[in-house]
Amino acid sequence: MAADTTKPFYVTTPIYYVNDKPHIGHAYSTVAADVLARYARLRGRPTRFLTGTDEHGQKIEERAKELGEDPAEFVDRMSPPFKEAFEQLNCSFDDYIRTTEARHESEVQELWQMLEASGDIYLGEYEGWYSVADEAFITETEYEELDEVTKKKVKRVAEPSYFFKLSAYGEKLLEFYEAHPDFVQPAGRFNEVKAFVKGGLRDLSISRTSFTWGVPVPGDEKHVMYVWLDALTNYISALGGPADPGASPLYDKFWGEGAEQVHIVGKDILRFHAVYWPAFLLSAGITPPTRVWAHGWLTINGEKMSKRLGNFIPPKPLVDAFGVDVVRYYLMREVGFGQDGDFAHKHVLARYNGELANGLGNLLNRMVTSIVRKQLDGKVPEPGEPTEDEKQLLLTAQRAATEAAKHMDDVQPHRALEKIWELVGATNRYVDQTAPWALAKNGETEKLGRVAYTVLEALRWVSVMIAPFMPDKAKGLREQLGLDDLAVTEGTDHWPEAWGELPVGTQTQPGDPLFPRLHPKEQAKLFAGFGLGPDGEKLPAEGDAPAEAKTKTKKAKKSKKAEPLPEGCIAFDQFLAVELRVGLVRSAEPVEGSDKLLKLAIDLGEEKPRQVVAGIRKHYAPDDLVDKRVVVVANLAPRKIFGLESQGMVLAASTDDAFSVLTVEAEIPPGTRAS
Ligand code: ME8
Repeated sequence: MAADTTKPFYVTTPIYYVNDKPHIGHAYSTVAADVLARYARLRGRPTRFLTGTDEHGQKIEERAKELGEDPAEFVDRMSPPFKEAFEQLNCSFDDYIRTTEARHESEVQELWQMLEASGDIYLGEYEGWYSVADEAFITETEYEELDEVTKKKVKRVAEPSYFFKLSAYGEKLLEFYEAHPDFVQPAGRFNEVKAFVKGGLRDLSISRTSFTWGVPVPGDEKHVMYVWLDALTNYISALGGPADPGASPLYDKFWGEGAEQVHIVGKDILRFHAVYWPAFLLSAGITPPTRVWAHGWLTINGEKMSKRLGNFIPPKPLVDAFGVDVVRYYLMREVGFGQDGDFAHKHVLARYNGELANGLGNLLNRMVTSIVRKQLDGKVPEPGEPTEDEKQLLLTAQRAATEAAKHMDDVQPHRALEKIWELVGATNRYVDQTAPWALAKNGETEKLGRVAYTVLEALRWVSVMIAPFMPDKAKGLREQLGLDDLAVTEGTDHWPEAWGELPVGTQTQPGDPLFPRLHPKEQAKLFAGFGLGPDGEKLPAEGDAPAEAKTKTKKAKKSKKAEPLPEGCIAFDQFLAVELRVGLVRSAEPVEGSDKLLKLAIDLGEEKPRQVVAGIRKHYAPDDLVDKRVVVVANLAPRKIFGLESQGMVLAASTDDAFSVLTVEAEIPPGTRAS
């Protein structure tokens, strides 16, 4: 279906703290926003994409001091690497805002005055806990729930402070949420936000006096603004707002009526975006954004990657080793948007080999480089009359385009890619079935032309649909098809709709493989560049002896012996090795011929539900299980049970007279890791 090419689209990323260097977590949010921006442009929509850096606050001031630098010089040095990283990732941002820019600071002060004019700001005293790492005020209850290490990092603060009357916005926010059921996505996260607001809101401290690195409060310059009020305003200050209506055409266009705004954020900062930000805007009489999309974590061995933990992976070496589009593809394909996902170099390579080299690359090679070049003079042949096979492929292409578009509209890029690759797979199978090389050998020219045209046209569709994800590869693919790069213009929807637009007679341009296959030696070299073994496995750290020798060494050096685990205990790593995930039971049916087994289809947030065979038929009628959220061991090797593959295990507990599968009470999204 053609998109509404007139509706302006504004997409933003969080603005990143510049206390350290960029890592692939930042890359993830920014690439996701870029994919949405490129998609909107491809659909002909007026589009604006903003990213940037968050440069004020105590965290930055402290870091600069630690390094003996002046904060202004420090942020000037730390912000450009973020911009460069996003450029290396081919992110097409239209604007890059820094909160230390004058154009931003003046708008933040303007917003402050608007809140003040609404009577929502008063002067008081803040006494309580403050987490500098999160730049967040912590309640006593939250403080009590922290672990001992984090507690030590949280500061006790007592200082004069301006407050925002957030407590007056509980009902208004709930009404706003009710009227905008898609405001926060995924839906499960929206429920958490609503529950938080229903639990009662306290007024929010919005200024600090114990340090100076921030935007001065208008009229009371002893105070600097709370960094989150400052930071959130970037989304409108970058448009020139909240100026008087008409003063900034950009602001009117992208924050005005009829425009759509999507804030892509990590789930860590959802509360700021879904509670504080709309409350500030409602107070100022400004319409809140259309959507806040909270994505999950990229983890390393199950742990959150963060500057603080120091386990972060910078994007550049990955881009250098795999190529920018492969990294973009991996980031968007590997992890269900909204879910957490573990990053591993070997997973990047697995996607590369399986889907890019063997899937799309192979399809292009065998058709353009081989059949069309050798048998058809390199030219796009006449399509001829389609038979049932071609009609089937056309239907697959149409389904892929329709469903991929729907998933893009729902901000589910991984699902869109899944659909596009269904077309790639179906086209590869069509080539296998129609065996064009045999048609050529047998002189079946007309049939050969029909097959070649169909595949080339399918590739053309793919070249359009992958453009938001892999812009360079899309261009390369089109070049080989003999087509120009897509000329993206406002008002023109390029999403594929009509079959057969590839002009007959086009001279294809076979070139180097789009995704060259990597030989084992090349793979080993690539992994070695990351200090990994030939299959991407982690190598023992320097000084580590092999496992057996290690035991002996340890025996020898009693003084250095590691604490043995108490009997019956496992190490934390061993626990982490078991992937427990929330699974939503989509369907359940008895296994024929067995009175014990049920066959379940369990949604783990992946492309397809998992088939799990469970011995629970005596305890549950199939219908009772449907829609239950259960806990699944997701990385158990598949096993055959009663001739059926079981792709996981459902946890259950039983006694002699009671039995229960373990269920999850809240609407936690399927696939979420339990720990
Ligand atoms: O919170 N996986 O900045 P920040 C996925 N300045 N995404 C990750 C990630 C990971 N491991 N680590 C970080 C701030 N991110 C504020 C934002 S906005 C008005 C102010 C991404 O540098 C994710 O989007 O700590 C997360 O929300 C953001 O980086 C936090 O970046």
